[in-house]
Amino acid sequence: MTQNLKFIKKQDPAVYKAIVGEEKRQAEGLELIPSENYVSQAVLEANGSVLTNKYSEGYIGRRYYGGQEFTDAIEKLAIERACKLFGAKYANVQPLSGAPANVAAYFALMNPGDTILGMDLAHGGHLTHGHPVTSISKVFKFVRYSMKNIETGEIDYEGLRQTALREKPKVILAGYSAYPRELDYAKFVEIAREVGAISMMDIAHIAGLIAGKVVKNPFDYGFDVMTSTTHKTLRGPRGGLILVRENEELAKKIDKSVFPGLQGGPHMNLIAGKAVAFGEALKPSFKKYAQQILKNAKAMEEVFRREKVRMITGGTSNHLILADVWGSLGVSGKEAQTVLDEVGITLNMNMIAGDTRKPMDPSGIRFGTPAITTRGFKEKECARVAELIIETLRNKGDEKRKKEIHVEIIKLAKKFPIPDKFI
Ligand code: DSN
Repeated sequence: MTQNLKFIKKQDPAVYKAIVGEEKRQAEGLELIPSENYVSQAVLEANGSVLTNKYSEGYIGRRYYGGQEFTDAIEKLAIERACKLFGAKYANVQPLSGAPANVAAYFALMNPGDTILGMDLAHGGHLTHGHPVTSISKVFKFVRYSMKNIETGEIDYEGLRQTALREKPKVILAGYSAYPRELDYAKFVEIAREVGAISMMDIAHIAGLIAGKVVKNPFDYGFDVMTSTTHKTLRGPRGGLILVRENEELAKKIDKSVFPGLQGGPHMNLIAGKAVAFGEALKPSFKKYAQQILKNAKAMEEVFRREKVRMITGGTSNHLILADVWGSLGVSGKEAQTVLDEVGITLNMNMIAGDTRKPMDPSGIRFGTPAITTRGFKEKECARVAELIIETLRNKGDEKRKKEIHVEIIKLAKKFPIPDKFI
């Protein structure tokens, strides 16, 4: 993965130097942040194309600016492919990222002051699911469901139902950014229908796993709406996506809410990148990729279990693991993140359910396999990386051992260069 940067190099050496530095960091280190991935050169080319020059407010065939023959064609391709990938009747590909996709969906599905029932943030929910620091938490009333058993990940569905009956939410929101298990989608839909709520699932983390058909698709269980990012397991450009299973009225409300409700001109270069990435995800090879993500996460889980490092929910059924490094190894999440950075492993510190520490230095680390699987890692390499994570944390003060581990990581990264294409 090397970009042609000849113009930046001449014109702006400072920016050039930083991009090249990042390129080297990505090439020589191991990316384990479960929400990151590497895109193909084809996606990069679309992102860096002349489409960045174009304003296209509005939708296909009804824009507020002229000159849309090619942008219309691109947006149509992106929508058709997204619908095919997820079994949706309607798709809006204009959200700039996952947070605006969620905000646009909330405003489409609710009125200010309405209630939404979502996953407890400490149990894996996302900031945009109503954290008090977000602006939307001042507009809508967020109420919570949570896990019944932190060691198995079982959701408290009866508690969810009781809260729904009491609070009468307009929307029941499933989805997460730090939860390693699958949800019982049929139960969500059953409860939503019982209380007359719309069912919405934020699939940002697992979109690629759904597209690859290696985990369940919430639409198959009757969910009404799904929001997503396009750059995580789905392996596309940075961006957002809203899908509607079949309700045309909801789809129209969502379109209005995205534009003109929330956004201005869509980023057509990124929509072209989405179209290309969705095309890649429709190929049979993407299914193999998604399968391997799960196998690789299982291989890492086995090492953590063998080494007796506690995993929240006891392990993983998707692409990510949340480990209690403070409880098991006496290393805080922040320290773990820093020490692992030093040996070339990038992951993120994370709060865990019932955490007694603070968000800026929590008890856990969160890591996953989407990016290293793109590089071609299989179970053997992933198990080795898991061993190296634990060894580094156990030897955090041993500079010599850390240097040796760093050398091994660079060697491993060089053996599996970031590919240019996947199909
Ligand atoms: N920042 C993303 C993640 O890491 O899960 C979600 O927004």
